[in-house]
Order: sequence, then structure tokens, then C-alpha cells
Amino acid sequence: MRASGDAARAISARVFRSRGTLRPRYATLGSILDAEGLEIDRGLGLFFPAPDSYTGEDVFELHVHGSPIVVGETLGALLAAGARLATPGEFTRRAFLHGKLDLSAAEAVADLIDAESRSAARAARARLAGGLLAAVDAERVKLDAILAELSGTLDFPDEVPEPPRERLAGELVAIGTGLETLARGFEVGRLVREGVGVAIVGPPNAGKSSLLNALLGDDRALVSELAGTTRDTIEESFALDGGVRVRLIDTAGIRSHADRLEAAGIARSERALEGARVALVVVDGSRPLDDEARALLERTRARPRVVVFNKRDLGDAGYEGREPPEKGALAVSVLEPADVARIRSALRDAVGIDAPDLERPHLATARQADCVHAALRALERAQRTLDDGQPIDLLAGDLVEASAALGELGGDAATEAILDAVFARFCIGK
Ligand SMILES: Nc1nc2c(ncn2[C@@H]2O[C@H](COP(=O)(O)OP(=O)(O)OP(=O)(O)O)[C@@H](O)[C@H]2O)c(=O)[nH]1
Ligand SMILES: [Mg+2]
Repeated sequence: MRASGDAARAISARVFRSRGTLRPRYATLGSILDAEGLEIDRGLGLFFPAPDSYTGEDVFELHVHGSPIVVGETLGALLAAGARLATPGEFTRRAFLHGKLDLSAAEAVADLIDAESRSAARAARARLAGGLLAAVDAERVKLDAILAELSGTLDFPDEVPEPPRERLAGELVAIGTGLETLARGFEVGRLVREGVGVAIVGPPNAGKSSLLNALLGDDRALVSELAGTTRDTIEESFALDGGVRVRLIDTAGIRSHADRLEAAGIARSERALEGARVALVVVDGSRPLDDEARALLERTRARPRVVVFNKRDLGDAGYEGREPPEKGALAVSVLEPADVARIRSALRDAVGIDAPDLERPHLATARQADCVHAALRALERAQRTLDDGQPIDLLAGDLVEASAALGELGGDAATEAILDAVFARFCIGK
């Protein structure tokens, strides 16, 4: 348990007794005392004097035995000594207010706490280290340099010549390109947190559920020789080599002649297919393709997909008769581990993001993306001013706005409402 603020030292004196005094940042064994001075537990006390603490304030920490009774009593003692419960995210909010981290790093703390996969945790850690703000600031510094140059011209028009417009235009394009790369990274950030959706679709009995099980290395889905075994979508997640997390969705086989229950399952398959980033199309490659298999292959041609002609151990009539757009399809048996490894690697290519992408700084929240988009819009206006041959002083207003929008990403001039929205995501005590 930890307490932060001006009263932290006084509170430590009331709830913690040790032989020596608390040495800054050293763990000291002692007794935790209730309001009457009776011992609740023996544990460790630590004191971090301001400003060298997480929040930048005096922080007192207690390590007790993790029994709910001991924890409850210790909390009671802290409250009786003058502390109050923190609001969600209040520790990190105070750290932000004391300049210990920027707002995008505070958001990374929440992402790190919420991370459900190694890749999400790594990506959050990269941002926690301030990588995102550094990337944004690199562009902001260039903007501010242009602004400084312009202000010279504007303040002393007779002495400082106007910078050449062509050079300015080139510089603005370069800044815009940098920001656009960052803006595109927002999509990557979302995929890291939520996982990449991959829908396994195909006609009944093609081996979709067998493939799900093989990729997971687990008998998760029911498999049988009866067509129409899977009636509802099944979602499981697993990590591709390189750590990208995939949400794998097994679906009911798609066919047109189906009873009502099966039709309801097929409707879900269609939704899963629409919502997924990558389609993993499985058809029975041992027999000539029927119309439904053909239709499905045709429908998915325009999107990222992996096409698998399954059951090659039984024959290759379907695979041999495939259309030219399916030339790159894989002939496999999902019961064969080496074939499943080939599917895995094709999947990785189709997903198209990789571990290094995840560790590069990227925009992780809608708020951050809004800041960069606002900067890009202001930059476009500035470019138009230049292109239209308008007076150069009109440029400055838009560049100031672009620079300010980038500053907001790190929390410059953040309003209470913005801070409330950012920190509401945190749990208490973080
Ligand atoms: N010989 C052979 N049989 C396979 C192969 N892959 C799957 N099967 C068999 O094909 C049958 C159907 O497999 P499932 O995985 O249930 O097929 P599905 O596509 O999920 O079928 P529905 O859920 O009904 O749409 C099962 O009996 C599997 O054991 C393969 O590569 N070779
Ligand atoms: Mg199935």
C-alpha cells in the first residue's frame, strides 16, 4: 500500500514503527500499527522523499502480508492517520501533474496494466519510455524552427528577408510525411491491443475446425465427419511467431441449403468474415470444387487472405482445377504438422505486421490520433497558403496551431476534462 502527498511522512510516523528511522529508498522492517498503537502485522516500510518518487511527492509504501484482514486493517490505520483513498489513476495523474511523465506515457501505463499479450505489453513499454513523444517532438521541433524563422521576418520585415517559399514548402511536406507515418501507426496500435482478427471460413466439412485445433495445438473445437458440425462461431487467441496476437475465429460452414438453425450460424460466419482483417479460406482440395466453394473464393479475392486446399492426403482434384487467382494457394492436410507450419507462416505474411512494427512508437489512443490529425489539417492549410501565393504571415497561425496540437499529445494545456477521460481508465492505486 502506498500513500502520496505532503502528509505521507507524518502518516508513516503514526502507522509504522521501526528501530531506526526510515532511510530514503531503503526497505526497513518494522511494525504496522492500528489507531490504538496495537500491532497489525510486521512488514516493510519505504519512504521516497519528493521529488524522487513516482508521483514527485513524498511517498510512503508499506509491504504487508497479503491477507485480506491485514490489508483491510492496514488501510483502516492509514485512513485513521489522515490518508484518503485515491481516485482511479490518481497516482499517475499526480505524476503527470508534477512533470514525471507526459500524457502519452501515462496512457501507456494503463495499456501496460491492461496488456493481455506479450506484444501488447512490449508496445506499451516502448511508449512508456517516451518513444512516442520523442517521435512527435522531432516533427514539432522542425515546425518551431520554421516559426522562429518566420517571426524574424514578421517582426523585422525590412531587415530579415522572407525565407524562400520553395524551401518552406519542402520542409512542410517532410513534416507532413513524418506525421502521416505516425498516424498510420494508429491502426497498428489498435491491432496490438485487440489482436488481429482472422476468420476461418469455408464450406461445411472442409476441415476448418480441424485447422483451428491444429493452430492452437488444442482440441478446442468439435470435429466430425458430419457436415454442419460447427453451428456457432468460436474465438480463441494465439500468438504468431514474432508475438503478434491473432484472434482466430472458427465459423459454421457456409452453404445455401441449410435449415433454420444452421442458417443462423451461417449469418454469424458472414459477420465474422466481414469483421476480420484476414480471411483464412479452407476448401476441400481432394474433390472438384462445388459452386459454393468457388463463390467463396471469388468473394474473398479482393481482401487479405490465405487460401488452403485441404485434405491433400485424399487427392488433389480440387487443387489442380483451381482458378488462376488461387495459384498461390496452399495444398495441405491440416492433420500434417509440417503443413500447419506453412499455413502459420502464410498467415504471418497476410497479417502484414511484425514484432519490430510493434516496438516502434505508435499512436495508441484515439486522443493521440486526434492530436496528430489536427496537426496534419493545420499543416495542409499552411501548404495551401503557400501554394496560393498568399502573404507569408498567414502561414504562421496555422503552424502555431499544428505545433500546439502536437504539444497536446504530451499533455500541454490539457484540460481537466481531458485528464479525467485519460485517468478514468485506470484502476485505483495506479
Ligand atoms: N483425410 C483428411 N481428413 C481431414 C483433414 N482435415 C479434416 N479432416 C476430416 O474432415 C472432417 C471434417 O473436419 P472439420 O474440422 O469438422 O470440418 P469443418 O470445416 O469444421 O466442418 P463444419 O464445422 O461442419 O463446417 C473430420 O472428419 C476431419 O477429421 C485432412 O487433411 N485429411
Ligand atoms: Mg467445424
